Amino acid sequence: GTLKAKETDLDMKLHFLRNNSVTCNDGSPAGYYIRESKGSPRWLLFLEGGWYCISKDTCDYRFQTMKTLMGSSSWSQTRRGRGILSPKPEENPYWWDSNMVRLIQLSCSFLPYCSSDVWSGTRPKMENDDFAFLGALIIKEVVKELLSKGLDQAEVLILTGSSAGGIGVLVNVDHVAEQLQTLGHQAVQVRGLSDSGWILDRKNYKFGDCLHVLNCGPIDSVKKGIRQWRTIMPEICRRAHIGEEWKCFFGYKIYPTLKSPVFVMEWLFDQAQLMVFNVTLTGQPFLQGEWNYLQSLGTELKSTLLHVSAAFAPSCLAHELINSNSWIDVQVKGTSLPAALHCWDQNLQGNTHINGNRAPSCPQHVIDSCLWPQCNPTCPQIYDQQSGQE
Ligand code: K4Q
Repeated sequence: GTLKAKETDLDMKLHFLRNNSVTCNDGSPAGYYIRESKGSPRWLLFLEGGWYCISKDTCDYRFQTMKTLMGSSSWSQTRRGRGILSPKPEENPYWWDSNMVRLIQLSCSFLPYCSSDVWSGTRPKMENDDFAFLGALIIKEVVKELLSKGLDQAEVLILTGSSAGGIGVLVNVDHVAEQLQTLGHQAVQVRGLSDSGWILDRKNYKFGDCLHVLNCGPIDSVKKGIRQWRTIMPEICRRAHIGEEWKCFFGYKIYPTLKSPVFVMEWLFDQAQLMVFNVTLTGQPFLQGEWNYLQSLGTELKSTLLHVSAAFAPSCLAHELINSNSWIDVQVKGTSLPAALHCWDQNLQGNTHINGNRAPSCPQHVIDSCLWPQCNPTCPQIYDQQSGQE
C-alpha cells in the first residue's frame, strides 16, 4: 500500500437510504455520499446548506428553481470533497496528527440537503401535491445505516455542516449522541462543528414582505418554518422554551443547553445573515445606516461567542468556510481553523473537563478584535452574490 491514493478513490460515492420512508421533499429517496477508510477511528458527517422554504408558495417556488435541493433524481454518482472533506493533505491539514507527521484515518460522509427544513423536520408527505420535511429523520437513518459500515467502531463522530447545515449541527448533535447511546454505542464520542450557522435573532435592517425567504427576517422565518416542518428540538432546549421552540434555531439560545462538545465557526459579518436582515450592501461605499448596522452586528456576534469554549470568528464579510479549499488560509490572531480544531481535539482528549483558562499555546477560542468588515488581512476576497463577480 502507498499513502498516495488513486484520484478516483478520493471521490465520495452515493448511496440511497435503504429505508424508503425517509425521503427528500418530493418523495424521492434521501441518501449520502461516503468515502470510507476501513477501521478509521474518526468519522465526519457533513450537512449541506442551502436555505429552506417555509410555506406552500416558497416551497413551490423552490421546487421550480432548485429541484436538486428537494429531490434526489438528478444527484451525481460521486462527489469530490473540498476543505475539511478533502482527502488531500495539502488542502486538509486536519488529516494529519498533531505532530503533522502521520496521516489520521478518517471516513467522510456528505449528506445532500433535500428536506428544506434546516435539517429539523419530521413531517411525512401527506398528499400528492405537498412535500415531506424529514431532515432530522434523514440524519438519524444515515447514522443508523453507517453503523454497519464501521461507524460502530469509531472513537469520534464529528457532525458538521455549513449555513443551514451549520444550524442543523446545533439542532441535531445531541439527538445523534442520544441515538448512539440508546443503540449501545456509548463509546462513540459525538461532537459538533457548526460553520456559518450562528445566527442572531435581531431586528431587520429594512422591512421585508416575506414573499421570498431571503428577505423574511430570521424570527418570522423560523416561526413559520417550525410549523411547516414539524421540527423536533433537543429536549433541554425544548423544555427551556416551551411554546417558543423556534428560539432553539439561534446558537446563543441552544448552545448552553447542549451536552455534546460543539465548536463554532462564524464570520462576524456573515453574508447570508446580512441577507436575512435585509442588508443588501449594493452601493460602495456603504451607507451610514449600513455601517452602523454592521458594527452593532459584529459587536453582538462577538459578545455571544465569548461564552462558547471553542470558537473561530474572523472579522470578514463572507459565508461558509470549512467546505472551501481556502479554509486553511484564513487566520485569526495567527491561528488557522484547522489549527484551532487540532487544539480542540487535543484539549478534549483525556481531559474531559473544560478549563476556561487554557494554555495559549494551543488556542481553541479565537475571535478577531477589530470589528469592521475585512479588518483581518487574511479575509477571503469579497464575492458579490448579486453580480457573481469578485
Ligand atoms: C433563520 C436563519 C437564517 C439561516 C441562514 C442560512 C443560510 C444558508 C446557503 C448558502 C449556500 N448561501 O443556508 O445559505 O447556498
